[in-house]
Amino acid sequence: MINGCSVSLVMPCRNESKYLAALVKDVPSFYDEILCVSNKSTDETVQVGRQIEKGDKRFRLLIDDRVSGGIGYGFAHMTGIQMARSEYIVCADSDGTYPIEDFPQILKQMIERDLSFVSCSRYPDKEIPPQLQLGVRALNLEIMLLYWFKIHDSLSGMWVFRKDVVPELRLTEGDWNLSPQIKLNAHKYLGKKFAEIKVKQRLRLGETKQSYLKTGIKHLIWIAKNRFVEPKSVQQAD
Ligand SMILES: Nc1nc2c(ncn2[C@@H]2O[C@H](COP(=O)(O)OP(=O)(O)O)[C@@H](O)[C@H]2O)c(=O)[nH]1
Ligand SMILES: [Mg+2]
Repeated sequence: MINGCSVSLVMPCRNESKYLAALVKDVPSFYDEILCVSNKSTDETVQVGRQIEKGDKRFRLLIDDRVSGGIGYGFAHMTGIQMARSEYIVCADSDGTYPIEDFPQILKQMIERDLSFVSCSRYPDKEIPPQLQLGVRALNLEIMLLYWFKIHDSLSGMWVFRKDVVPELRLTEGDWNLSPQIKLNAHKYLGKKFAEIKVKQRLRLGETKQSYLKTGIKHLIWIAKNRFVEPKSVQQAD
């Protein structure tokens, strides 16, 4: 709770057992609840989560094992967002890379600027080599050309929004495409109540499990298709 506003933290996770306890311990006290949604974890993530639940009243481990093409990032987010009970929701990876401690400053800007949805942009960042940013830049350009929407970080995994705008986000994608979808829909349906705010990303705890090239190509195709035919129902699970 901060300035009379309650806030839930939603984190999708797959096989993050090694770092989960340390991550949860560091979650600032203004978060009213922490929802960690495991998706097909094959390590001790669920057991570690149950243990954390015993010691931390704010923490809940949820399980959503639906996947599409082996990925359940979007399904996990949709479940976490639906279960969140606070007025504000912060979504972020459970790998320690996003500055969830920045919520108070972001909230202040949201109130001052009358925003309902903020996508936390990692770019531009001169410290990150341009070749690493290339994929995101290519997708940003695609969005500019197809949607006439100037975005700085089409794949940021940290978003802050009011719970009451969730129906307007029309979330359907169960895989990684939930990430571009949530921004494109927030921009389209919330108009001036959407903004990007610059944040600073940290180095990841543990290894990423994804293939950036494969995911990037899937994003490229999905973004183009979505411009002409918007999905109407939740993606089919495998
Ligand atoms: N629910 C779910 N979460 C996943 C999946 N794959 C990765 N994650 C989690 O989603 C977040 C983003 O994945 P990550 O490997 O950090 O991707 P990157 O940030 O693009 O390198 C992390 O918190 C992972 O634990 C998945 O298939 N399903
Ligand atoms: Mg990550």
